[in-house]
Amino acid sequence: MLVDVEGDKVTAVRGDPENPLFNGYTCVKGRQMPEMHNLPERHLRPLVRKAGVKGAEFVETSTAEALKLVADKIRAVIAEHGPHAVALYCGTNAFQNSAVLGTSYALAEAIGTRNYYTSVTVDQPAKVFTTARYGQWMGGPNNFEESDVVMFVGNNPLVSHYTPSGGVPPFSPSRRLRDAKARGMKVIVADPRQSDTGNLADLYLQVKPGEDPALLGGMLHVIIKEGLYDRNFVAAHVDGFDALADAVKDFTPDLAAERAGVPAEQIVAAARMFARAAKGRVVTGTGPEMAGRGVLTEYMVTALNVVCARFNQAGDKVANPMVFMPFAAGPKKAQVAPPMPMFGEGFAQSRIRGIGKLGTEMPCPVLADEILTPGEGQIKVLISIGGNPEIAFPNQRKVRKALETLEMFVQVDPYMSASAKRADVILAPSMCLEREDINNVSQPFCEEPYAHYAEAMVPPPGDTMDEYEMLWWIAKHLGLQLQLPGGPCSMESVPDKMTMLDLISHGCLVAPSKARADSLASENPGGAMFYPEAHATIEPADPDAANRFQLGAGEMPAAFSHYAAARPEADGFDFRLISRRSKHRYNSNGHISEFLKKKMPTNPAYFNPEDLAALGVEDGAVIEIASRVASIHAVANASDKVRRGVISMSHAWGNDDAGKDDVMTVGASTNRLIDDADDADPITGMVLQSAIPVRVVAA
Ligand SMILES: Nc1nc2c(c(=O)[nH]1)N[C@H]1C(S)=C(S)[C@@H](COP(=O)(O)OP(=O)(O)OC[C@H]3O[C@@H](n4cnc5c(=O)[nH]c(N)nc54)[C@H](O)[C@@H]3O)O[C@H]1N2
Ligand SMILES: Nc1nc2c(c(=O)[nH]1)N[C@H]1C(S)=C(S)[C@@H](COP(=O)(O)OP(=O)(O)OC[C@H]3O[C@@H](n4cnc5c(=O)[nH]c(N)nc54)[C@H](O)[C@@H]3O)O[C@H]1N2
Ligand SMILES: [Mo]
Repeated sequence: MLVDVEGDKVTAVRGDPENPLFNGYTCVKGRQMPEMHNLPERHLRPLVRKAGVKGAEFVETSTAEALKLVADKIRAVIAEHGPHAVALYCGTNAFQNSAVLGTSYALAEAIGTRNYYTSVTVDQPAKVFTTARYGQWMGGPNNFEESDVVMFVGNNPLVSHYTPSGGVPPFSPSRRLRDAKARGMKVIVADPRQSDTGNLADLYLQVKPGEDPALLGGMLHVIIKEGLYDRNFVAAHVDGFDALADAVKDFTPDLAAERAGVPAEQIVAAARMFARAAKGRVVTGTGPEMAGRGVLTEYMVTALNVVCARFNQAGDKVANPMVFMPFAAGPKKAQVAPPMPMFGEGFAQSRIRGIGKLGTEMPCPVLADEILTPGEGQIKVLISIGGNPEIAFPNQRKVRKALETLEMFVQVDPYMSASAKRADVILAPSMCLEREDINNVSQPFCEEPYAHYAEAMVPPPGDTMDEYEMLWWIAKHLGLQLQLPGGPCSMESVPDKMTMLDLISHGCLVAPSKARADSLASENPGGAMFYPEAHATIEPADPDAANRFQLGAGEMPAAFSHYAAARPEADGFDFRLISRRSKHRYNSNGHISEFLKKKMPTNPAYFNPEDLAALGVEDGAVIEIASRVASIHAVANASDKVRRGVISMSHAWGNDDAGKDDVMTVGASTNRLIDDADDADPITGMVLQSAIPVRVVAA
């Protein structure tokens, strides 16, 4: 991105036409960066409640004072209640700052709390689990650029610019997808509403919300019955294939069609199109993970990719070299990786519903109850960085109550967001153009060894501070030593960002400090950099390689058989409300931009026109949508892209105070409709954040 600066202010941003990945592309939200940095409402100093009294008005203070106050409270709470009473949460904007995840986790470890949360567990935790449970290929998946088929299940990268490995890299995704189709690639999309990606599909399957396992099970039935899978690969690398084959044996395309709501011929066609192609991938986005049975869906997707051997082989280049990621630096071989324990024995458990940690993270859906449930380990202090729990977490009413119950709620947020309003302390962070960063978070999406270092364009205004420094200061005040993967950092003075990043990314292919030095010495400082020497070629398997995919591990594939035998019941909540992303917001980011508000003032509830007619609701009318838990108001919009019986609506709008009169100004939060215990996945803790059973009440 190119940035215009006048004095200490950013005035404009533009795409960098010389960047070969983006070719000058920017999104509408990115182009609002100058507005977002310069908003008069932005916090340039911390705010704390007057005299430390809950609910009292906010007064400004200095960052140094506020950090001391936070550390004093943490010290007192640990002394009285122990370390688990302190929790940290990292939301989407914590991921945007290259040093925050690493530093915040080091702080949680130094405190000794199990209560470390990130937005991953209200996003796609089943992918994390499935990789650990069913096996991972050391050579990585087939690349998009070389694939002959890609199937997107509930993933709309044309708008979200997100896709797992093997899907379309989210740099000019529309152009890439059209180019790939022009060279012959086939695109299959499964989504209850015909998304922008669905518009480009060769085969579009309008699956019923939450019934992806049926669609995928029907495809596996056809692929196995017709012998379209890769027998050699299965024999060499897969355990549990027979159990899988058995589980889908009687699940005919007709049965699958009935359950998934997709014609049987389309299921057969999708199976053949996918399996007959030489290279390809099935990927999922957020939709199917959130629609209940996320782990089962991800298992079925894994099974499809595994039995069709959708992996790069010896002699191929690695699909995603990920130059800044330590875990990507290991050997690349055409074999299954050793098991990587991520859950279960040896991992801390929540006091709520017996749900355990997934890797380093406690699942977000238990956070509210961990705050509200008395007893040993009850959370008393929460530091939330760059996230907005009040509108992003399931069960809004409970989350708000929990945030208000905390002895101290610290929100690191440049704006008075829905969650910031509930805070006792708001810390004012510097923003992205005011700090140096590397592109570590976007590495998994690059098929090339691409690195980017960006200098701060302007100094941090007022008394704002980079969040990793805030975390360091809290540790310093508590007398704690931060331990990073590369060793301890100095606790004498704040380490500079590259020193911290080198410690965090220890063992990665290109050290962040080297990327910085290379960038500053290059002809185009701050521009795109490629490290072709870091792009590994996959080696043959070790002669004694013994690890195999485990398609029969744990509850699988029995969980599919249970699912197939169950009959969905009508319960009076006959619509399914599904999530979608919009071009004009990034979750709740952008609600404060005048420009984006004009472009999109609310989050409409999109219905099939026939459903609106049957309900007797006019296009554009305000309606009430009720679940078993609560209700919200929204504008009904007719769209023939949406399946009948489905309401398609963006999350992360509104706040807990929003009612009927606020529809056109702040919108409504779909998370108010969700129970945080309903249908909770026993492993990931995920609840229904899509495919929510609701009914329509005329308002
Ligand atoms: N029902 C339902 N629920 C969902 C989803 C869904 O599809 N359906 N999606 C889920 C997903 S995928 C995710 S990732 C989560 C998101 O969950 P969160 O990350 O908790 O929510 P965001 O809305 O992204 O929070 C962004 C916050 O960062 C603040 N912010 C903006 N700029 C900056 C900055 O520069 N620095 C800092 N420190 N803060 C900043 C904003 O003001 C806002 O308060 O929501 C999940 N919730
Ligand atoms: N513009 C924009 N970009 C974003 C974001 C944003 O808010 N705005 N958020 C970012 C974040 S945090 C994330 S995690 C990524 C997510 O990236 P994506 O997962 O690509 O997000 P969506 O665009 O919501 O696409 C999800 C699709 O799933 C469909 N869906 C819903 N329920 C079901 C179901 O039961 N089955 C099937 N098959 N499909 C279903 C929806 O209709 C939708 O088209 O996007 C990121 N990019
Ligand atoms: Mo997300």
